[in-house]
Amino acid sequence: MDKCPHQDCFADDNTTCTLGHLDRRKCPEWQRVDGAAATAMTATDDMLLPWSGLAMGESDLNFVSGRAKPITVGIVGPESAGKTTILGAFYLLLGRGALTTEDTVFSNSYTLTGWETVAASMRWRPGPMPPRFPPHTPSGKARAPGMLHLGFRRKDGTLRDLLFADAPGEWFRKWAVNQDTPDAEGARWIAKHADVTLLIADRQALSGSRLGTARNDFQLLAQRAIAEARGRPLALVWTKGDVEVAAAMEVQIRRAVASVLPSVPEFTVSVTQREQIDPAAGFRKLFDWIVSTTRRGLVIPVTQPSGHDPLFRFSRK
Ligand SMILES: Nc1nc2c(ncn2[C@@H]2O[C@H](COP(=O)(O)OP(=O)(O)OP(=O)(O)O)[C@@H](O)[C@H]2O)c(=O)[nH]1
Ligand SMILES: [Mg+2]
Repeated sequence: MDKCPHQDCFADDNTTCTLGHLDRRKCPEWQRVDGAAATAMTATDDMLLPWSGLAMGESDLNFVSGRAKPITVGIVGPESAGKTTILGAFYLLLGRGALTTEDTVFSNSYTLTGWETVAASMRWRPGPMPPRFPPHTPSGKARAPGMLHLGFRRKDGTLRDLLFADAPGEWFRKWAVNQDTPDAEGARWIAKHADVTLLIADRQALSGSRLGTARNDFQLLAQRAIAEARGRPLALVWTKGDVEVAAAMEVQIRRAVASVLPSVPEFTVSVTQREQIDPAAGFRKLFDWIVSTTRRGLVIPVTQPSGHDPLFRFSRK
């Protein structure tokens, strides 16, 4: 038996269980199937927090959703397009107090370890190794993307939770070609749940030796992502802004988006300094837009009250 009977627990020997026990043998759910180990361990059982700090899976989202439904941000783009780099940059800027204004202050995160994993390689450390880019996001066997959480408190005192879905580019490539392919489960998950979509245009790919393929792939992905967004906020994000792209190519990319959805907000980000432009400014602008988007709310029909009794306002008796 190596699977916990709890429906939401996928812990193995190296991961924290869904009820927060670092050692799963200390978990009452696990003890139901592993009685012998249980009795030896219960004396030293310290109940930990019910989250591990790692990127969240679908079944962990209750912690965040219990307070208010979070805004899920889907980052949609091909392999090596700079998706994870955006997240790493957000986190490092946040740590320096350089991401948000005083209107939106950092409140909490359930996934600090997950953020550290993404951003660790991008940090300067003493020694000969300069900062590097985050590692490629593995597609593995996961069916839903890893979610990274950030909570903010706004000026009016309210909290806003953001969940960033970091998925491997392979999923989106397969999804763009065939929406129903079993390998694209995670991409479908993002398309269904994302309240905000960042559609990535990789300037390096769009100016490289396979720029024609990159453009065609973008067009296909853009059509799919915009159709699936169904009116929810979507932005075109140019990554690797330090790389030159032919003006004609930029026009084609914008046209691919505008032909399906006119007036899409556009952002350019880069981790590399170009001319006099502060690299942080692009990420800040993008983050500002994300944090200021709102989910389409429930529209309650407004009717004229009939008579003086508000209980009859919908003309029911
Ligand atoms: N010149 C330049 N290169 C960048 C920039 N951001 C990312 N890159 C390059 O793009 C590569 C891929 O970046 P990632 O953030 O891992 O891309 P990804 O979209 O998460 O890729 P997958 O996880 O494979 O889907 C990096 O290893 C860098 O070589 C940038 O701002 N400028
Ligand atoms: Mg990645």
